Amino acid sequence: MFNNLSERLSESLKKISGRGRLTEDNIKDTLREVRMALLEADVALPVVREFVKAVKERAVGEDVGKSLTPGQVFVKIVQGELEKAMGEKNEDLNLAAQPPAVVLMAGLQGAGKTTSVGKLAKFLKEKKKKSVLVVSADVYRPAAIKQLETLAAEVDVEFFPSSIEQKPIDIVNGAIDHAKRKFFDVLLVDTAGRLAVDEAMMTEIKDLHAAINPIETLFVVDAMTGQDAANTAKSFNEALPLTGIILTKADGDARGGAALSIRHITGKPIKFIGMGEKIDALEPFHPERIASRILGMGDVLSLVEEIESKIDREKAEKVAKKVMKGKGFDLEDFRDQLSQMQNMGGMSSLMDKMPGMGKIPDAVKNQVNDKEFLRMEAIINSMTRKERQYPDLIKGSRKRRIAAGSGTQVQDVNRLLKQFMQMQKMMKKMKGGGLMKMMRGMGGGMGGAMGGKMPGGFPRLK
Ligand SMILES: Nc1nc2c(ncn2[C@@H]2O[C@H](COP(=O)(O)OP(=O)(O)O)[C@@H](O)[C@H]2O)c(=O)[nH]1
Ligand SMILES: [Mg+2]
Repeated sequence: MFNNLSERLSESLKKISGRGRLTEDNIKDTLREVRMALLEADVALPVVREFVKAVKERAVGEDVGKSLTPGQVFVKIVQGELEKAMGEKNEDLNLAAQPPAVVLMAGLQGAGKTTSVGKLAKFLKEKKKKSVLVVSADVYRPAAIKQLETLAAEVDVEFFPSSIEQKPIDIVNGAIDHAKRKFFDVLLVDTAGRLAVDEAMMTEIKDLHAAINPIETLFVVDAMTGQDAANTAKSFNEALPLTGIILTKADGDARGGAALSIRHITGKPIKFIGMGEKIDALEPFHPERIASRILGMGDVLSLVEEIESKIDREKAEKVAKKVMKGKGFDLEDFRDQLSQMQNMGGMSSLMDKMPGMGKIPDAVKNQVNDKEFLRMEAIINSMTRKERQYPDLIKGSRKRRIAAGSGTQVQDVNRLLKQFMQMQKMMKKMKGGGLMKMMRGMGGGMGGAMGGKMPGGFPRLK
């Protein structure tokens, strides 16, 4: 998603890394490239202007702390402004109405309204545990009504029948009555596609809106249309008070202009984003997640922050000092580091935030994680103090004893020792800094360079 924008931005942002400080001068070129990248992604001009201005103001004079490079600070600022442009945080669907909560869909033909009704029905049913009724007020194409009926069957929600001989208002009033009688929580109303300039059609939907008084009126719009999406949303909103947007077709090669312009141009939040033709390809719109996806880096920055905040600095420094003094990094230190990693939420939580890891199925992630940590700790706990300090002692019979004591196999003990040795080697190489330094190094590796920087102590993917 937003591949071009993503590539352009990370390209230009990389150039700033390694410089000493952020000044008006050294960010000038990068800012120009950011501006070009946004324009090429078809972001509306007023949005681009404001964006670049805000980034510049925040960047110049920003205190680059000890822990982050200027490049990282700049990326953070850009990320913050991307989020702001898209609305800062997810806005949930408002269903706080006397049931049924009526949700009206509007938009151009082919925008994805009918598909989105099906997706939303599935989402509300499965994720929000709502009982959902759907109805089509598209009386211009019999096929459209049939399409919704098929989708409803697919997601197993009730479909309220309608026909092209009926008036939209009568259809929806009938559906509301039915929903009340059968205690449905939500009624999703599909409508025919229309243009904002088509007065007769706009009057039709305005009258429908007035008659059924929906709690949500969602404008469904195709992300491929770039900033035009924002402009059509704006003209619709002038006739029909919208409460939110569903941005469809953000998969494929949508350029990002729609996502970044809509909020600014219409003042309305994007509530959902359609990511494909499949019925489950609908996600609540989270500006912060989309921003990091646009920057092509998973959630690296929040990962860096999390590590900075959760790591036990004192312990890390102690290990560092020990290593610097020439005393070896031993298995007790290794155990401390393992438990620190667990404090950070364990492997699965860390992995979720790494670039490229989003695609790995949960089942696989769960294998690497925290059970492995616990096993490693158990093995170390089964050693004597002396063995922990002098791992070279651990040979055949000791290995068997440790394996038996920790409920593992000798090969597990071997694996742990190997991982420990890798870690020890790494510690020697770095001569101090320890985990802190290693973790810090991870943040610098934008664009998925993290793999190479994983400390040897991490359990590997099996
Ligand atoms: N790739 C992709 N296609 C979509 C998405 N949403 C809808 N479509 C496709 O867009 C076309 C029009 O969708 P439809 O729901 O019939 O549009 P409507 O005229 O607004 O009701 C169909 O081929 C859908 O499969 C999406 O999020 N991603
Ligand atoms: Mg339709």
